Amino acid sequence: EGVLPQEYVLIKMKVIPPFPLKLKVLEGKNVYLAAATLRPETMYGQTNCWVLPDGKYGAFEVSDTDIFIVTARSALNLAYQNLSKVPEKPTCLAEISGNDLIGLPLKSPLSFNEIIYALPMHTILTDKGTGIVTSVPSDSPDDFMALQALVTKPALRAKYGVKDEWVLPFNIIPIISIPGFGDKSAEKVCADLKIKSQNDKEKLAEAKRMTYLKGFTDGVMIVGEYNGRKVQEAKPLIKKKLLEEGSAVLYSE
Ligand code: A2H
Repeated sequence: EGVLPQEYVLIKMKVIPPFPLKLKVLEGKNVYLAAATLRPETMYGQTNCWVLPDGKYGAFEVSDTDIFIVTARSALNLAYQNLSKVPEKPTCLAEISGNDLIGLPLKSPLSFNEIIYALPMHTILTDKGTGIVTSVPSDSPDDFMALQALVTKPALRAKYGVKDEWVLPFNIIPIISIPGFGDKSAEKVCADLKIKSQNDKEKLAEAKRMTYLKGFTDGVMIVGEYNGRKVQEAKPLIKKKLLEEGSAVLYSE
């Protein structure tokens, strides 16, 4: 926990109807899984969304028409940031467990994949962001290792009721080129550091540190509207566009 507040971009990942039983009460509304990210410029490369299987989430009213599925802790923060139908008071229309969200089809802004699915990640922290994370395995070591585990372990998919077609069609999409790291920097750094699993916390922290800084200072976009521009130039422009078109909001904690 830092002393200064951290500002995240919340990516509005729209739940595609028809809704499953647990979400039926929300039918007719715009329902989003709201994922907290520090890397809005990577949204082209989304392959899936992460939820904590044992996590407790709620469907909170952001306005008359819009619902965010997030943790209660973040909903309270949102309510104090003008992101609640009732100011300073989160209103929850349904309590939902992470398990209920697994397999939900989503449409997420900028993603080259038209539809992506909510999948289990057991390392999600409930005291950070919204408890919903979008997955960009090309550039995030955590996402790469978690997706790799699901891709290579049928038993892990079976444990969480994850269907093959929610995981296996989604190849890693190169979106940013970093000198010395190539265009799948997460895969390379996980291999270089010989990271074996998503539980390898120390090495993953090192992998994140290495790619995060290098990606920002030296990375170049190789897709999208700012193809060829440096990440540090493209990032604020992509962030601004997402906010202006209403497919993302700012969130601090
Ligand atoms: B980032 P910081 Cl491509 N639990 O977004 C675990 N991780 C969480 C989380 C939670 N509750 N909420 C957000 N995050 C992730 C993209 C990304 C991210 C890329 C590369 C690096 C990266 C796609 N996933 O983060 O502790 C989110 O993943 C590296 C730090 O507040 C969010 O940004 O610094 C980041 O961690 C926020 O972590």
